[in-house]
Amino acid sequence: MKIAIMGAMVEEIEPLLKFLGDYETIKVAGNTYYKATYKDLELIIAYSKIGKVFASLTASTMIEKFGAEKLLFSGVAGAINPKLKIGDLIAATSLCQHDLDITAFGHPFGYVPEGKVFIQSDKTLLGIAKEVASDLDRELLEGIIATGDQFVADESRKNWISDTFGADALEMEGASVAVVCDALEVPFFILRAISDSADMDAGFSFEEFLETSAKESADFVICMLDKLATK
Ligand code: 4EZ
Repeated sequence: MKIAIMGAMVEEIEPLLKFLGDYETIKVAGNTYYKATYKDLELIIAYSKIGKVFASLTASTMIEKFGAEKLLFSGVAGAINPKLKIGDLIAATSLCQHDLDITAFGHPFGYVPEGKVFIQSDKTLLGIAKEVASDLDRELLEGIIATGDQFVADESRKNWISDTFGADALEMEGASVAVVCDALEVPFFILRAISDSADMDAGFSFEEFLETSAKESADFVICMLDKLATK
């Protein structure tokens, strides 16, 4: 089986590449793609660069050019749900775009005609994540992730996203990856470890915890590969 693993920033995929040790690199459309094998899995790994547009390009490339049959995203996020502390994991049950706005025409936030506000994650992959969490005796929150082309470092924006979408965490790529995978009918899974609380201290917190939280997320994804390989 061919599995794509993507992050947005190099820090988000570095722990995976370190773990695998051996890989081939291929350049496509301004990004580097890493091909590796793990047990009986063929892996295609990349970081997209930050934001929805770059993430869409990378997810599309992984599926259409490299033939990925499932896609796993690993990275960090800002917490909305107060249960989420630095380093905690959240797996998206569904994702939405908080910055998509044609409300001037009477549509709800996050909606465009022929689209949908929330894209659901693959239930089988969520099930595998739950198994891993219980094996590791690790807390895994399942919830809504809101995505937009903004680093949110503002309590009032964060509260608006919470009130409007009921989101538990926010970041800048997940929903765009979800839209691509949904359209191309590829099961996807979005995992994030918390790096900050999207408040006025978010910038400092993000810089301090990017590396350690990114590793929390990547290590969990590696454990998911073990389940995917033996199935
Ligand atoms: C985007 N990623 C942050 C990229 C920041 C700085 C050079 C995750 C993220 C995030 N996104 C962590 N905390 C966030 C926040 N408060 N708002 C948006 O996916 C790049």
